[in-house]
Amino acid sequence: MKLYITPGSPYARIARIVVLEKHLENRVEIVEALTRSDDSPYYKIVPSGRVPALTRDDGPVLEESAVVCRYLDHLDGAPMFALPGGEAMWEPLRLGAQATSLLDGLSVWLRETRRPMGEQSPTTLRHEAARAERLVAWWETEIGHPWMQGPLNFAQLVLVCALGLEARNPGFRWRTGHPHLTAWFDRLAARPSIAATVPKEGH
Ligand SMILES: N[C@@H](CCC(=O)N[C@@H](CS)C(=O)NCC(=O)O)C(=O)O
Repeated sequence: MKLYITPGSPYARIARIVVLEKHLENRVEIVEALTRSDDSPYYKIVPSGRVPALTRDDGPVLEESAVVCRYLDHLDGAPMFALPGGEAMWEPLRLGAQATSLLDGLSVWLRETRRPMGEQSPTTLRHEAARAERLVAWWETEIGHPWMQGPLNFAQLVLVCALGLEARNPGFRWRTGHPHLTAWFDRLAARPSIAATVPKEGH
């Protein structure tokens, strides 16, 4: 299988962490895709041009980090990121959605900062900075939730990859005034799969 990534993508990072957590390094080849580039050969494989995407050994191509991770997690028949059933599924879904919401907004913000100076929208930059500030404050009060403190799960992965964008966006300074979130992040950041996938410059 091939997992298409870019070194800076937080969405691809989630999938890269799952590869490491599930010990799939020998089955999944990590391939750097050329994104946001006219006529990239990658568009022939993944028409949207987004990462992550996974080409399965039997042919089909999967995209969307949640779908790619779910597939990788189920390969061995012993998923570690499966959600509980029944009523117990709603808290993980609620928390996962809030983490995705932060990550989506931060991605818009980061993309805007990468546009040429004259093309950047101050309105978008302000809007996304304010959204991130509200969501980080929300997470400071929710991070003690048992689902965020328990064994590694998908909501935790999304949140750690979102907060990890501090490495790429100098304007995203979320730690001040958020000691619980900072302690949570620093603890998870030391985990080998997370430490090994810190985002690099690029797309
Ligand atoms: N919802 C998607 C988002 C993926 C996404 O936006 N990836 C960005 C990189 S962070 C990308 O590939 N951008 C290339 C482009 O927009 O052409 C997921 O969860 O996988």
